[in-house]
Amino acid sequence: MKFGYFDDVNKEYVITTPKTPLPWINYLGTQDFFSLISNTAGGYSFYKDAKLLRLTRYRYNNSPMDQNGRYYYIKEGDTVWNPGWQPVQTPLDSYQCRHGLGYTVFESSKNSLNAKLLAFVPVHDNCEINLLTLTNYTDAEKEFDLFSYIEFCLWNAADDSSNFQRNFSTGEVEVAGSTIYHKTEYRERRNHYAVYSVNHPVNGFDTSRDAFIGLYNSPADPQAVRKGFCSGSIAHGWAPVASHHIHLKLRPGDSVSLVFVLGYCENPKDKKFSAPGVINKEPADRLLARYQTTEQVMAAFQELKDYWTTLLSAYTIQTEDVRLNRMVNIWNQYQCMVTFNMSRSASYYESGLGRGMGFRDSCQDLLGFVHLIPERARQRILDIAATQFPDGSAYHQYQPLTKRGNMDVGSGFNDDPLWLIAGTAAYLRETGDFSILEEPCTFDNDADSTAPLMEHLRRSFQYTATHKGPHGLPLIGRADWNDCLNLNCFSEEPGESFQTTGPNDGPVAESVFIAGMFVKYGREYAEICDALRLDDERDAVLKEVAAMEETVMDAGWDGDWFLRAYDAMSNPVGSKLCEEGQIFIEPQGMCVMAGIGTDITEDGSPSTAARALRSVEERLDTRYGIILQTPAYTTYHVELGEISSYPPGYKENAGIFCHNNPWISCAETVLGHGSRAFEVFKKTCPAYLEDQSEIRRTEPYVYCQMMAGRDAPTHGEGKNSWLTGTAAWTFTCISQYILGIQPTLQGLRINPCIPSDWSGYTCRRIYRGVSYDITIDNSAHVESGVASVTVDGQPVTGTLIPFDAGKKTCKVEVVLG
Ligand code: BGC
Ligand code: IFM
Repeated sequence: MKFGYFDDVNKEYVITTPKTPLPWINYLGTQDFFSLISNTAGGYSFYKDAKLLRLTRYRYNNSPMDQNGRYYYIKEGDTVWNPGWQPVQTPLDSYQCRHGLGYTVFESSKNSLNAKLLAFVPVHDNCEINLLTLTNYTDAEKEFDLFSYIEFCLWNAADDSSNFQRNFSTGEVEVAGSTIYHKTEYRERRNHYAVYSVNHPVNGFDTSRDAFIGLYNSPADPQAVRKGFCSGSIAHGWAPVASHHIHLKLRPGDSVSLVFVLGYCENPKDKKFSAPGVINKEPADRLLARYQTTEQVMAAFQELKDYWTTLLSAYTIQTEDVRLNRMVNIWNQYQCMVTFNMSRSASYYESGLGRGMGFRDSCQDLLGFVHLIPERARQRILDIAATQFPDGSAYHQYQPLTKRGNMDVGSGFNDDPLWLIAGTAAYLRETGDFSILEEPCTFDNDADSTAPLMEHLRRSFQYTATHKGPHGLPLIGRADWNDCLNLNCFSEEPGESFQTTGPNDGPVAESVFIAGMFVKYGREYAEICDALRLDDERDAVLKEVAAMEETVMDAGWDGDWFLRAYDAMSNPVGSKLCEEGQIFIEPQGMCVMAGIGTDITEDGSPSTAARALRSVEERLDTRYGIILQTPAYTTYHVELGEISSYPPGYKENAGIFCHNNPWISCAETVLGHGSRAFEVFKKTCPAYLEDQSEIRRTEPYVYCQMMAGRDAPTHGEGKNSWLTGTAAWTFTCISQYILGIQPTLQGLRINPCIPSDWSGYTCRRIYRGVSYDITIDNSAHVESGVASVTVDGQPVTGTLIPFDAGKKTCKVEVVLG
């Protein structure tokens, strides 16, 4: 069942009912100011950091779901309704929510009064703009009242949701005309405040929640709306809100447009303005002056649209498959931008208080983002590297505002260091900008301990090379990519079982997955050394990599697939010898992507890698994608940790983790299996699952972290949409491994691996400033193999197009066969 449709021309998903199976959301904002907005206008806003600088309050896990947003109440006679249906939930005569790239539009009507609400964050200002247009479609005059409503958060969202004894006394607001200022915290020498304003005279306002809503009412029935007027309340502590009341009359056919702006403002840290509680309104005045008219708003909206058109032009395809086109050209790249901006901090399932930026997460997000805005990717790499420890290990997370490592979580996830190589190598392949390697970066943000980025990469590699266990495989530490495989954990204390501190924290458990990473990213590191003419280092690295490859074949091969790990007692994990958890997806994908076991056999039997992938297909594949492991754990195992704490089929216990499905798809292309690679790609791809939205439940335009596996009663149900490394990996998989447009250090390589029934496709790729028009001809109907390449009509040997900065455009014709 569908709850809307894709509008590819406008690059929108159009939702046709407010009652979607879960809130279907969008992100507004490109750089610093962000809002989440659902298809019922729920959500919240923050500046830079969802924990430390949150503007509006949101109630996660609320009932009814998705409470608090930017709400507009329209009261005509006894009828009260909202353009986004919530919170009043009055049935609407018509409703539509269009989520576009960085904006959302609602169009709804009640009793022939039409409301169009456009919400977006402009490219160059720290605010959310709501343009509300009301039109009278009757032939009689309409008279009605409009109330806006937002609820302020007291900035630090963690404190806001826990420290009530203090917070109920700190809230402060100020009102001047149609502008409401939220200035809580201003007294404590902080220089920020929020502003919520409308470009129209108001008949009244409220800033106290108790006054507007009523202590025992709910946002579904605010007492001010019921009465038909606000009371001019000024909040002193408790819960500051902002509501404007505007009385409107519309003649038949007439419209009125109102511009509401929710903005973040900062004062210069200047003594003049630091008198207690007195804010300098100039930044707000300047901001609001830019959005006083509909024309100004529409100009900013056009700028946003142009911004996205330019960004997405970096990679566009035309194939015969519309669902593939819309994912590649629009939604997958869009989600890559969102994951780059948010890491794993703020979604409808990540509260913004927890993870912040993840070291491994943000490094992987770069893979799908680097072609969009390389300059921002560059800065991100340097920020991440600056949190690394001198021994090459890393804080697992850092706070976006302060850019400092999170000490509560600390380090010890032993895959982390190698992801820094992965992200940096992707940046170098995209840009050819080797100067980044010379950039000085601190260790652990300590100005006295600094080294060029290249040294950080070296330490990443060396960390793994020098932390091996009894089988010569890399030590897993607290966990590797699979956060929940906690093999060094012994504590039987409830609630402490996932901690790996204490006397039993032996440095013993090993990871075959990290071994695969070491081979893959070790080779990429060697390529960087090679480009820098560090020949000795390159050779030494390649020697280590070759030794690890051998170790994997000796100690990491179970007979039909790669083992997952060895636990702290040196028992295998992910082996036929195990009762449950016999085979895991991660090492099959990573080891084959790394090229381990891919050598062709002399007798023509399948290679080791091919056997591993066949085992994946036979044992782990389902109609909704590949599950993490099988059989699922049915009981809790203290020696395995959190993984076995989930019921079978959910999350890391045999759920379909969308993130590593593309690893298998990429791995299949390494073996030349284009049809299978694309089949795997499609299974988790949202556009192909749109028809089953009642089962998958999450947004059909973005990936979710996981879908319930076959052992779960709700097989196929999606969870935790938006913030997942899936976005970056699937984009890498489809754009580079399947469609085969591969940036390398030397230039673009074209090496497709596609289903044999495709006849061909075209791709426009802007790469290092040159626009490549690429045509792939597959009239031979093969899965892989390039028969010929011409560049601007000239034949080229091999698949690499040497980079020529002198060109503006480049026409590439590739014939497969
Ligand atoms: C996993 C969660 C887990 C957490 C522990 C996350 O990455 O998805 O299931 O509870 O890590 O740190
Ligand atoms: O690898 C992790 C990621 O860092 C956060 N989400 C879950 C993944 C698997 O545990």
